[in-house]
Amino acid sequence: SPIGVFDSGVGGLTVLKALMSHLPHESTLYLGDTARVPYGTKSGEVVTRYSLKNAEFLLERGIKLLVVACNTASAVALPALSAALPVPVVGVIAPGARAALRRTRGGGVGVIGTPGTIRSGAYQRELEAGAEGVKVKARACPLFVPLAEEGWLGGDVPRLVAREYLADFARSGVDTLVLGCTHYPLLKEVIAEAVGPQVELVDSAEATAEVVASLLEEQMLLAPGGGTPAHHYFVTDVPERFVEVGARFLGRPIHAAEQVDLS
Ligand code: DGN
Repeated sequence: SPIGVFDSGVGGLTVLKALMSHLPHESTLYLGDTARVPYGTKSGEVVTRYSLKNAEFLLERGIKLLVVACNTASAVALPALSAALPVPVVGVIAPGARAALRRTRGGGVGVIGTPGTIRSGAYQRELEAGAEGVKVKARACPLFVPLAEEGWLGGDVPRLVAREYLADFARSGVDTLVLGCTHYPLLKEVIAEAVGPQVELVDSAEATAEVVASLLEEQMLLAPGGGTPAHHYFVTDVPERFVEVGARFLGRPIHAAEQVDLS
């Protein structure tokens, strides 16, 4: 059976991309809740309600494990999802935070994400609980989302936005920065430039794929090698924009996405 992945829209495709590269034999079902995007600016209550609907849809299609590929949904809805689902549920926050704790040398860890993610304090809690003496600096960087979706990944505008958001990080003893939003890996270059070479970036998508791979192995849920994996995409609004923008996030073409109604 496939791995289920959901996100508020196209962003989670960066997580799917990492999953495909770590687990090339696995089939996947991806649901992008494009009718209700963005989650990043909505309340925890509403994001939890949407997340449960998304999970239910994927569960009905027989998934063996659910990846909550959206940082905002992981930050606010993970306990509700884990309690409601009969399959393992993996969010992106704990893997990203743990990867940052392994990498930091001086204990200064930065985290950037949507307003919902940062406001929830989920990364901050996970980081502070994970090791003694960690100092966390967090900031919401909402403008990175539209920049990534527009494909404005380099040049003056994203560089200036990154500098405005991140200049402080470079000066505040942070040596490791968690990219706590699905869209930010696309802007890695301008982010790295703004924080300077002494700050190491941690991609939550990569860290999550590693956790999923070891969990499947541990629970003996890995797909047998040899077959050709299938990848299906579902969206809750018309598929055109998802297919076009999504290809950039996934790094390969998306041939079709099926529109479904979850309301
Ligand atoms: N997928 C969201 C996240 O990782 O927090 C970003 C997009 C959004 O809902 N604003």
